[in-house]
Amino acid sequence: MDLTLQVLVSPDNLAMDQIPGFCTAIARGGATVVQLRSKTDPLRVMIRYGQELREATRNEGLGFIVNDRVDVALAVKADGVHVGQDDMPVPLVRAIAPNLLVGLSVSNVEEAHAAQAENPDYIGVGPVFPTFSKIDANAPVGVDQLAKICAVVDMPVVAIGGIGRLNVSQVWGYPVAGIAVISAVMSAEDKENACYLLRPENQGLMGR
Ligand code: TZP
Ligand code: MG
Repeated sequence: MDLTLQVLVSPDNLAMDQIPGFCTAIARGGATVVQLRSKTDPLRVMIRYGQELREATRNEGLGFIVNDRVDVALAVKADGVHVGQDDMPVPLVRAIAPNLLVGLSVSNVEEAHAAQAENPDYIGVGPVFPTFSKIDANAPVGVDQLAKICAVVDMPVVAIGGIGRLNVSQVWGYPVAGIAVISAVMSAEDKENACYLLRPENQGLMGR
């Protein structure tokens, strides 16, 4: 999976009837993955929403990952699942869902070392910068920690947290495989252009 630019959505920031148009726009702008991240919706809602996302992402050639819930990822035939330090351990995810790509969140070097042993397909590192999108976010790790974590793991690293058009070029200065964002795309009127502005090859440009 191309992890370059992942956008996190939920029924809170994207209405279900907007999913197809949204996926078309972000794919045009250069997004590569959509992640369903819902902490509050009933399971039935997550499933319906996830099914819509599955169809739209497939139509647009986008990867599709579900946050936290291995059961939902399997039920909606997602490509992967992203788990945190308090979620199902990676080896158990593998046992239950051998065909899912697995991402694991880490926020310090110790967790990165432990992640190396658990062998997820990628790690998510963050929040790199202050974020207003995650209620229980840890303190920002900063780009120095991001660099240290990149140095101790030999798997793809995806940076997350407070990344936007004004600081994204800093992140692309480190050996990350990709970035994941909420507000930089979901608060933008023009979601295609918001994605375009975040891509590594477009730094220094003013947009289209
Ligand atoms: N995990 C760490 S920060 C974060 C998550 C889910 C939220 C990222 O949102 P934003 O708006 O891109 O800072
Ligand atoms: Mg989680």
